[in-house]
Amino acid sequence: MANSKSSRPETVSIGDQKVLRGTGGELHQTAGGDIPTLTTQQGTPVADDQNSLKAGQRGPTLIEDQHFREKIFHFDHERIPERVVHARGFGAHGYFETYESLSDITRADIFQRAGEKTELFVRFSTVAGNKGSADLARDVRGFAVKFYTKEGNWDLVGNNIPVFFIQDAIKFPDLIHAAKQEPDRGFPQAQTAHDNFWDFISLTPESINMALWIMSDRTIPRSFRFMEGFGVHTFRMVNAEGKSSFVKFHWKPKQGLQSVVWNEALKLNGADPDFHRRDMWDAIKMGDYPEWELGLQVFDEKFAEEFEFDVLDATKIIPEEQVPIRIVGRMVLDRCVDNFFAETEQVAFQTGNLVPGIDFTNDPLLQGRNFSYLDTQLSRLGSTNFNHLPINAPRCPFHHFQQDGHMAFQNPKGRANYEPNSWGKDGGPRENPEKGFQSYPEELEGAKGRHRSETFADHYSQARQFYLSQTKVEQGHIADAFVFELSKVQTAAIRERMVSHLLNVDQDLAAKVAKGLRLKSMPEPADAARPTIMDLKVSEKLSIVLNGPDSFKGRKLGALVTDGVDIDLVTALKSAMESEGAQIAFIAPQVGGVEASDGTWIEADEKIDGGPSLLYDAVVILASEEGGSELAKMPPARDFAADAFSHCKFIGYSQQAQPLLEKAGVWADLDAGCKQLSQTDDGKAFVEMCRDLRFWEREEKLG
Ligand code: HDD
Repeated sequence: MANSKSSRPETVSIGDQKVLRGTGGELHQTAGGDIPTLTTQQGTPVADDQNSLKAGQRGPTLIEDQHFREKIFHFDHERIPERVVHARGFGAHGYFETYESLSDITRADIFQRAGEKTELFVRFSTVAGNKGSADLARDVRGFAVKFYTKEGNWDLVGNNIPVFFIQDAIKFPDLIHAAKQEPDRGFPQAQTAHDNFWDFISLTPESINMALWIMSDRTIPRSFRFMEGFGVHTFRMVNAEGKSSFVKFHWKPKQGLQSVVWNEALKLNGADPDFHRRDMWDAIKMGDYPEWELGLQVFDEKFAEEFEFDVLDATKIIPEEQVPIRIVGRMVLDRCVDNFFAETEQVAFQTGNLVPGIDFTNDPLLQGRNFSYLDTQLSRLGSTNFNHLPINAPRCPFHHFQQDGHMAFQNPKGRANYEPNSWGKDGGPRENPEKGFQSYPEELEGAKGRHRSETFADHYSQARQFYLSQTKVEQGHIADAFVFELSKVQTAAIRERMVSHLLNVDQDLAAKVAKGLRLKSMPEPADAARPTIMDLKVSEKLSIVLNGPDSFKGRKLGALVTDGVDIDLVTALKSAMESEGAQIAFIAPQVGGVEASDGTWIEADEKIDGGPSLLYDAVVILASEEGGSELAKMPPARDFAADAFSHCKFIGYSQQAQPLLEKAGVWADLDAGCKQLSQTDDGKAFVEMCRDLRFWEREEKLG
């Protein structure tokens, strides 16, 4: 069972003083015991790893120093090309547990037996930024899962958004070129707020639905743990009788959905560029294993024909209200990688990796991806043998006659390396029509041509549906995001062209964005191949706020404390947080910590400069009389309070924190999202407040 407590002891005694600690962070230790002898790659023991071999005390280094040469040679070649997209990623191991047999719809082995567990590896990522970019870029998040099933590896290479920018893979290089840094100047990095991106989008109406999604808070998730995942395309499932059903894949986070606000994201990128990966690492290391449930939308040809949009068009969703989701299993991430490069960097996903019982559809985006993912691994990993790497190799037995190539270390054994051969059993594996992968025998006909089906033509109706399905707060964030991004676009005509598309989505949205950009006049609506369907039903499932959790579990409270802080309040709050399954981190003026009212020493997790309120889901400020006045003089403490307030966080405070709250400019505006904590019972009441995650009512007043 997931356990949210740190492996660190609650309190320890040092000398005759009691020491209280937060629940965060694991202390990394290297293995003890006998330390092995350092060797070269050849296994030769090394006597001196500090000094290269020289002729004389101050003479030149000698070329015969094999250890030196091997070490520098290897270092010089450590880097491999980063992924052309999704370069920045973070991986973890886990398992999938099947809830019930799905033999009625698929023969896929992984879905046959209730309770069966299958190993898997997940890599989350951002799309546009380079490997060293910051985690909180406004960007789509990749959500790629490799299932090591008993009938081969199945890769579900999805995103945290269920639609995509383009309908045909042939436009992918253009989309990515436009999104990434501009080729002449090499910036901006990891952001879409620039001319080239919005130029492409505004000239590509099929991307407007996705544009609405990426301007929503989905692209600034609180962490990987709190976002959904989607297979995006319509796939097929085929059962043992050969009957096919269409299916869309969904990952639903058990932790609930949650995002940050844009101003917070901007600052987080400076405060902790590794915010998302650190969050995932800490959660797993603490035993608070993140979980997602796998859901399927299953439908048949008849539904596909009747649906308002083409199910092969990856720029469209099928609302859950129209095809409900069947929950079929869960994924638990319970193990961090041993080595980032060997696993997270070298893992190779491929949409073409399917297993018997799951099949493609003719979605032109999916068809193009099937070429790209195999192809790209060669330039990234440098050899056709990337499947020999342990992270990519199947866990089930495999037998084939593919051989040689760079870095081959799994060539077939024996005499036979071709098929057919006449060497009997020792002649190696044979095909197996019954067990083997069979493509669904779909009837196909049509004239060869570079087509775009008429059924892909409506680009605005679902964008409108998405916008109208958001709460008022979320609609405000979408409008603000458009204004922010387009404000970075230097070419006025591009800004106007985007507004002309928004007029086909929602008049109010277009008006807000036009006002935010201070357009002199409203442009004409963009030409639309089809008029927007105005009455598509709103779908509550598309909102993040409406799909949040009902607890503060898995979240983190930041407690800013000073010397003389009321120990009873601190311990009550700490235990209330821990019974909720949440963490508490102590932030203090100095990293050593503070001495509480009864002499207990509270160890700090962060010094105030390094522990801004951005890092926490809610905050408390607990000070003594003197401590409150001291904090008021510290700019980072003032930012701590002011940011928490403007990011709509719940704030608990002791009366003595008043000078700080005054200096931070929030004292006069304290609202129902702020709670004075004076007795121990207040700790529990504050945790209950925090279950709403943010006090959104404040946002309207902030203006
Ligand atoms: Fe892609 C990587 C997701 C369209 C070409 N893609 C990549 C990754 C994810 C996605 C999560 C990172 C995998 C990892 O962690 O290693 N891509 C998507 C989704 C798409 C999509 C959900 C649309 C529904 N992608 C797409 C198209 C093409 C590509 C249309 C090309 C025609 N994608 C690639 C790639 C990458 C990749 C170039 C770069 C690194 C890699 O594959 O292994 O092949």
